[in-house]
Formats: sequence, C-alpha cells, structure tokens
Amino acid sequence: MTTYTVHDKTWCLGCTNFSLLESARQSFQELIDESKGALKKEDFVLCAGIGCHGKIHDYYEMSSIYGLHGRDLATAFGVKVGNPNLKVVSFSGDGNAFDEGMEHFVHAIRYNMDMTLIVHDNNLLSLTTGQPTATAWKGLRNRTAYGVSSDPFNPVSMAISLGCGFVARTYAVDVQDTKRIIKEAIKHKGFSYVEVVQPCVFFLDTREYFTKNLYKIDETTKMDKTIALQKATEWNYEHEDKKIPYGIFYQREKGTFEEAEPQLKSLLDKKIAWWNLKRSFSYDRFVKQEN
Ligand SMILES: Cc1ncc(C[n+]2csc(CCOP(=O)(O)OP(=O)(O)O)c2C)c(N)n1
Ligand code: SF4
Ligand SMILES: [Mg+2]
Repeated sequence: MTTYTVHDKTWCLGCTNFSLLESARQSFQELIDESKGALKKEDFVLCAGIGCHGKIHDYYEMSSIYGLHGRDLATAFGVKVGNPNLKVVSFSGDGNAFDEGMEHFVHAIRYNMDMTLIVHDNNLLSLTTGQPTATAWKGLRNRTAYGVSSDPFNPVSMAISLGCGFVARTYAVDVQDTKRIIKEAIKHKGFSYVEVVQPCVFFLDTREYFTKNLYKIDETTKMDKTIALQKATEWNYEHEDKKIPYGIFYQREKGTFEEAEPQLKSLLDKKIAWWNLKRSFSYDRFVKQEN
C-alpha cells in the first residue's frame, strides 16, 4: 500500500498541496493495483526540489530523494541512468522548475527520458515567503516594491513547442481529475509534464479566480501540435477574467533516451540496474601490474 509516513505535515492549514498529496497517492496505488503484480511500490522513485512542494515526498512511504533547489530533474535523470526500469516521478515547484531549474526542464524534454514531472504551480516562491516566480502575472505586488514588471512565462505552450510528448494542466482542488492525469502521465512512455495549478492559500489565495475561470478541455479528439498550442495560449498566465483550459493538451509517443542509448537499452531488456552488471575487469589485475 502507498501509505503516508508518520511525519507531521508542516504545510499551512488548507494548503492545496494536501489534495495533490492524496491525488498522487491514489495514482500510485491504482497503477500498482491495475498492474496485477507487474508494478510494485518499490519500482517507484520520487524526486523533489526544495520548497513547500518538495515536502510531498517526505509524506509517502516510498523511495525518494531531494534534489537541490532547481535540480530535481537532474537528480531524476541520475536515478534513471542507474536503473532505467524505475518509474521516476519528480515533484517540482514553479520557482524550482522555471526560474532556477529552467535548463533542466528544457533538456529533459529534449532527452525524452521516460519519467514524469509534476509542477506545483502557485506562482510564488512560497517556502521563502511568497516572492513572484516566472509564472506570476505582470503587476503582482507580492514581496516587491513596484510589482512584477515582466510578462509571465507559459510553460504549457513552451513544453508543446519543444516537442514534449505529454503535456497536461490540472487543478489541485479537483482531486479526481488530478489523479487521472497523473496516472496517464506516468503510463505515458517518455517525458511527461503535468502542471498542477496549486494555489498558495497563505501568500496568494487564487482559489476563487481559478475555480471561476478553469474549464475542462474536450479530450474526445486528440489535438495535433498546432491546435494544442492554440489551446495552450488561450490563457497566458495573465490575471484577467479569461477562460483557462485544463486537462491533457497534447499526447504523442516517440522513442526515449534510454531506448536510444545501447547501454541503457540493455538494462531495460534485461530488467536490471547498472549495479547488477558483471564487471569485465577486476581491480586486482591493475594492482598486480603496479607491483
Ligand atoms: C540553490 C538554492 N537557491 C535558492 C534556495 C532558496 N529557496 C528555497 S525554497 C525556495 C523557493 C521555492 O519555490 P518553488 O520552487 O516555487 O516551491 P514552493 O515553495 O512554491 O512550493 C528558494 C528560493 C535554495 N534552497 N537553494
Ligand atoms: S506557504 Fe503556501 S504553498 Fe506553502 S504550505 Fe503554506 S499555503 Fe501551502
Ligand atoms: Mg512555487
């Protein structure tokens, strides 16, 4: 069972990270149950950045590892190189993913390693008391003298333009849909990006704004890249009364990094990790030569 640890949850009362915590737990559990023994809790490794979001992995009884701030994807990459058979899920904040760790976001899409990135987007560096991030809207005053002076950055449209094979947005308050989308993302072969609109109820409570404006994408017909991009730019993170689409924007499978790299491919084929390989050399030989 993917149960919670005994650690006290130190998020603020009412934080939307609580509902995301439950959505992701249900996703892991259902994937394990539906696999009928093929997938176990031990097959998952969770990574996280530094921030309120990062605490999420402290609360699951599952293997997990913190990266530095902005480096959760680099850590996830390392885990996959060690054992490409693992299901790696990385939890990141918006500051973590799009400010300090932007280069990892871009290259993770380019590499297309089979792993999932879940970004808790609260438009803030919440743990450090609410400074605006790259997804914060122009004019937002939080912790700034004159307000944010630049236009916000749209990670959903960027992910689609860069060729990410799975791009979705969900709303932390909608527990069932968030669970469904995280499950789909983990099932997707290749790099999957899930943006979770995750209002920070303490420093910037945007629940009313998002509850009013979010609407579900019609997913009955898959969007091609051009249509998905149009959909993704219906809302560009500005704080206006605009309809905001959520759901799966784009989904296409393509070859992964680990399939293309012969050494990783052989680990995949043999279903083993790097450390299970028999070494073809022995240190003894070198020691003897030196003597
Ligand atoms: C390399 C480095 N830079 C900066 C920090 C300080 N720091 C810790 S958490 C944080 C903000 C995290 O923001 P975000 O990733 O959006 O997560 P949230 O707290 O909003 O969930 C910052 C700037 C750090 N710990 N390490
Ligand atoms: S500061 Fe915001 S994001 Fe962090 S725990 Fe509190 S409500 Fe949640
Ligand atoms: Mg944040």
